[in-house]
Amino acid sequence: MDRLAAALRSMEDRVVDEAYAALQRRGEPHYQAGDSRQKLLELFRRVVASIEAHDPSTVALYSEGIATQRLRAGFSIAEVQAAFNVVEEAMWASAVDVLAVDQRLQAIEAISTYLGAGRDALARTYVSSMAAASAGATPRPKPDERALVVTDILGRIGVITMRDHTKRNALGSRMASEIRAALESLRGLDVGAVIIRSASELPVWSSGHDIAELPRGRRDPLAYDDPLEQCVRAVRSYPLPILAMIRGSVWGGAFDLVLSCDVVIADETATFAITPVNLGLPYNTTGLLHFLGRLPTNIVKEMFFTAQPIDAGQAERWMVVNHLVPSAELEPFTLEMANTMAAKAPLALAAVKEQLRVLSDYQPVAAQVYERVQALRRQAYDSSDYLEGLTAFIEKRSPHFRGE
Ligand code: KGA
Ligand code: KGA
Repeated sequence: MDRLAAALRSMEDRVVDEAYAALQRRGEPHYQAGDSRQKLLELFRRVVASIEAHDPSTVALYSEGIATQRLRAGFSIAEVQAAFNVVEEAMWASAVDVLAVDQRLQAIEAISTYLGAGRDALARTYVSSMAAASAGATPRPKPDERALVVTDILGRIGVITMRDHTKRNALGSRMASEIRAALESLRGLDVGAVIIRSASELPVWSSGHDIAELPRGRRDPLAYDDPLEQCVRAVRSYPLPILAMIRGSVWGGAFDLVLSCDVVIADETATFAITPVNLGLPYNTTGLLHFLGRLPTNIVKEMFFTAQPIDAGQAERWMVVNHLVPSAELEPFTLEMANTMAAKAPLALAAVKEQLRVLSDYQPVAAQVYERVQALRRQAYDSSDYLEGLTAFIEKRSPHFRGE
């Protein structure tokens, strides 16, 4: 499949040019705008990414996003499907021309399957929205009742809301991948900034890493492929501004996520704690770099060594938050700042965000030093203290650490 994805990718320009020309020939009125080519390109890339990952969710989520936005703008489903049709035809034509005989059949099957998944998602979104509209509700897709995360679009702002009261918005694999999927679903839409928040009624913004999912020793608890680490990376490398809107308490790895957002706005109920020493968990080097990039070393040390929550006032003094605002103003204030950012030049903005990320992540460490640090960390996560920390949390008691 990787070979196939690479072959399809090499056809990108041709497919998008042909699909665009086909739309022009059909005279689809709403595809005359200058950004139509970009939209076709985006759709093509989602299809190829889905084929590469053997996972239709990339294209399906993207299609849901398009459907929601287009439905709101008053387009019929047939108009939206036109883009899927021309991309499919152009991909078939290129595949037949460009690919070796043995790859053609596989390519055509994959194109049909994954574009089909996109069309299905499109249709589902339209149908559920129409049903909601005829029942008198606001015409928007019915949120999945089981979803831990809800994504809304307010004007040009994407809003990602965590709403898992059961685990206090713990950032386990499901929550972390739903946040990443939500970010993905906003790409390519007419969105200029994103807000990450918790549902209003929850007193905890997030309880951090799902402690039940942390490995029980002998494995790095915060390895590169850890879901929370992936989520943090997705936020840091996302090409739009991401604002963290904080109501309630933020714990452990959730604090890393908050500091990885571009701006933090909080109300008086916000508190922040970084708690790996409560668990006996040796925090990772990448994570520490995030803290050092944002806060002075003495504050990082005080917060890590005590694991005590700081209140909103302290967080403002220590510049953990950009703005501390009264509860009633939290949402309008955050939305207004997001709108200000969303109105600016997106390419210039993305270039600045990426440069700041690369510069603040850049910290050359000699191989020997890195290995020594890893050995120190390994000693901690292989220790009985680490197991004691995890067990104590589950048993709802204080841990007894012995330094071994
Ligand atoms: N992971 C897994 N389950 C969690 C959890 C977490 N981080 N936080 C809470 N839960 C579960 C908890 O076990 C309980 O389950 C339920 O959510 C409600 O929690 O109902 P059950 O099955 O017993 P609780 O404690 O009853 O709710 P509360 O009294 O409202 O208190 C909320 C807080 C957030 C204060 C409390 O749950 C808490 O202290 N959670 C742990 C916070 C924390 O230290 N997180 C750091 C996780 O580590 C981490 O992110 C890293 C990587 N780190 O620090 O290095
Ligand atoms: N470059 C060229 N001409 C400028 C200018 C600038 N940065 N700022 C003002 N002028 C000219 C303006 O076109 C007008 O010319 C005259 O100065 C008086 O400006 O008389 P003319 O021929 O029409 P204006 O706007 O009438 O004066 P004002 O009402 O007193 O307002 C002053 C400010 C400073 C508020 C206004 O001129 C303004 O917004 N200027 C642009 C400020 C800005 O955004 N600068 C950033 C430039 O870019 C930059 O430094 C970089 C590299 N960057 O941001 O990355």
